[in-house]
Amino acid sequence: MNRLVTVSNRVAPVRRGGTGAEGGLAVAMQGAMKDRGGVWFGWSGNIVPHESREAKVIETGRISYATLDLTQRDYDEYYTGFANSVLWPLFHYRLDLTDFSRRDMAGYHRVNAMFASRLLPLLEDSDVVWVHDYHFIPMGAYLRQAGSRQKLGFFLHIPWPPMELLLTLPNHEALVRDLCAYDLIGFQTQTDLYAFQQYIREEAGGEVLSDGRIKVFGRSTMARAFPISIDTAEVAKLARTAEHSQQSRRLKESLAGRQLITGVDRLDYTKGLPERLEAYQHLLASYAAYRGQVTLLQIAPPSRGDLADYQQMRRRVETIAGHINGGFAEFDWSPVRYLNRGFKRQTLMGFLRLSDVGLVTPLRDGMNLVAKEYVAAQAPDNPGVLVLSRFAGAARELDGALIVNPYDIEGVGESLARALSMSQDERRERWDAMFKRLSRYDLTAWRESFMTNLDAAPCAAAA
Ligand code: ADQ
Repeated sequence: MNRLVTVSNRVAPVRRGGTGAEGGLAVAMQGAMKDRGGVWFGWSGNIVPHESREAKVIETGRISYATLDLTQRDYDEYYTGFANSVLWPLFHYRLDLTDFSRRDMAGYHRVNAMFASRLLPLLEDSDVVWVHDYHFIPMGAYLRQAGSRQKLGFFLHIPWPPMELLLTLPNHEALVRDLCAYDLIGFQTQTDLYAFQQYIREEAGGEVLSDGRIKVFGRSTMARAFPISIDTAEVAKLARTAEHSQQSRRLKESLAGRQLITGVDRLDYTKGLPERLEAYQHLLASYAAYRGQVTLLQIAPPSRGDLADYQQMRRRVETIAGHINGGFAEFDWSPVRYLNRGFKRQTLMGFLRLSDVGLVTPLRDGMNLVAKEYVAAQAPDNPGVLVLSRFAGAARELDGALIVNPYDIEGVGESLARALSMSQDERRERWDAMFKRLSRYDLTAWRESFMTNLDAAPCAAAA
């Protein structure tokens, strides 16, 4: 089997003490690289005065971890600038928050070109390269320009925006042209795939064939949806074990028999936290019976705190949480417990298992793994209810959830009331189908499906 080279902004082992975003994914990619041998390549997380001339390589068994440092200018323009102040908001339909500048766009390209040139010497002819996410859209084109003849795949973890939104990006054509340098392009959902195909047909004048092939810009590539999943069996096991942990016991005792609603999200404006809190406020205001009887645990570790939009959103969330507690709390009950910190995976899965309701209401999300983890963490005989935004990619698969529109504050409040009072039979029935689906289509199935498609895709460099 050919070696697998994984490229992502952050490389797992460098992220010491990390408990967050790439936990499950890191394990899945490491699994594939352990089987095939491979290299994991990306940013070290360090900012240094001078650009790295070559990658720092650490070898452990069959996997080499190769990382590069960034200069402050690279970080500002590539990471904070174009990736997180243009692509991230725009691809999450937040045109109002995009802050485009030619300087940042140039920095994004400069870093992509630099990463491609430092990766090339590490590649063997028969390697298969899998690039992850919006930080590295042009990486494949730079690799090709520099003479790479390897098979190149790309997976986008965030949504692909509708054509009319993408057209607001001044360099949209160059970006899509670069994306099409990959031999396989993976999206989270059919909706994302259709939006991409529409751009190819209507804006780029290309052709979309029924088998997923795309002919455009004088070349041919393949685009498909590969909805990412979780390690279902592992999450179920972690949650089962954690049920009797000290933290879970403490949480349970502190609830004193009240029902628990839990939300777990990076503190990001895409996750709909203000709207979620307002929906909970509506529940307490309109359904007096729940006052004193329910607790919302919102876990929200800060992310990208150096960006003004994130700071502003954080203040808004804190204000609403404060209002709810100020307005409804009793001397022996706080309606909201709001925590800005990470937890060990096992602790978190234990908390999800204890929760009567998993509240996942992003305004837009590529997939949302917390929704899937909530389902996998439930006790089969007495599962809780998932309340899930229709705008999370996961809503296409998790149809046993109560699907809500996160902009409809009162509607979400009503769904919360329905979830809290749902019969055990209905809960089991809804949960069963979702759990079966997640057991069949787990993270390994996702990874293998992408790899099988990449292995089978024709390589543009060989044409
Ligand atoms: P994220 O936007 O980070 O991921 P999500 O899919 O929910 O969102 O994944 C977050 C992960 O971090 C989950 O596994 C969760 O358990 C973990 N996590 C969150 N808070 C934590 C905490 N306080 N302590 C410990 N762990 C925590 C992006 C896209 C998503 C897409 C994923 C994967 O935005 O749409 O689903 O990539 O492709």
